[in-house]
Amino acid sequence: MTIAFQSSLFDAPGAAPRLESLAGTVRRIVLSDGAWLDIRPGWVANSDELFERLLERVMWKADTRQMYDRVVEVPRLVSWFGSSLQLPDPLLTEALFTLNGYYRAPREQVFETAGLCFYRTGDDSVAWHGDRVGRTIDRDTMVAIVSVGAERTLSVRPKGGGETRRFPLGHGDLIVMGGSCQRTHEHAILKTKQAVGPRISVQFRPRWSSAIHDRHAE
Ligand SMILES: O=C(O)CCC(=O)C(=O)O
Repeated sequence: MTIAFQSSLFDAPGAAPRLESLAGTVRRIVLSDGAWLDIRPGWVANSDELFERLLERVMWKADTRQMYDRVVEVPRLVSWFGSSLQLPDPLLTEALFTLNGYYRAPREQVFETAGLCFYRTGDDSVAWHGDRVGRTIDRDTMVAIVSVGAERTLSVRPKGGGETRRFPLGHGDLIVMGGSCQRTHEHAILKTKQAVGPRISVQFRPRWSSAIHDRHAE
């Protein structure tokens, strides 16, 4: 796939991507109602190379979903790797193991799957939603997102209404949504009119959890 990509000023050309340490470098932001976010800027060093590898290796597909009586194309390309599938890059496997080692979460919150989104331009987006566990969302679940490529903003707001908080994600950043976040809050990558380059996000989730987008138009 050919795509215009502005490489970062911080990466040495051709430098291999690697994970930096998590210990002592993760900042926790406490939201309301038991929800929290952990942020680790620049967790993946030399992430340009990872962006390029994922762009080439992943079988990106244009997904569709039912929106009332219509089938609509989702405004991003996607790919999904279940717990029995090999991830498309060894660095993602390392990231998954490292996150599980760091969080030591209860069995049902251990990261096992990876969903990938490819946002080609500022017109690509993901609408407001909270992820589900199985058919419902009555349990807490963690979602960890690694972002590579251009910076985009993850917006987060309480489900019942309230302040929207915005977290710019780019260049190898990690954000983890935890506690009650998927039950009590919604998140989105909103469209932008600014000229932004392409971005890939990798979302690690426990086996039973999935992103469900049934409430809002994209
Ligand atoms: O791309 C992102 O950072 C968020 C993706 C997301 O929320 C989802 O696919 O459910």
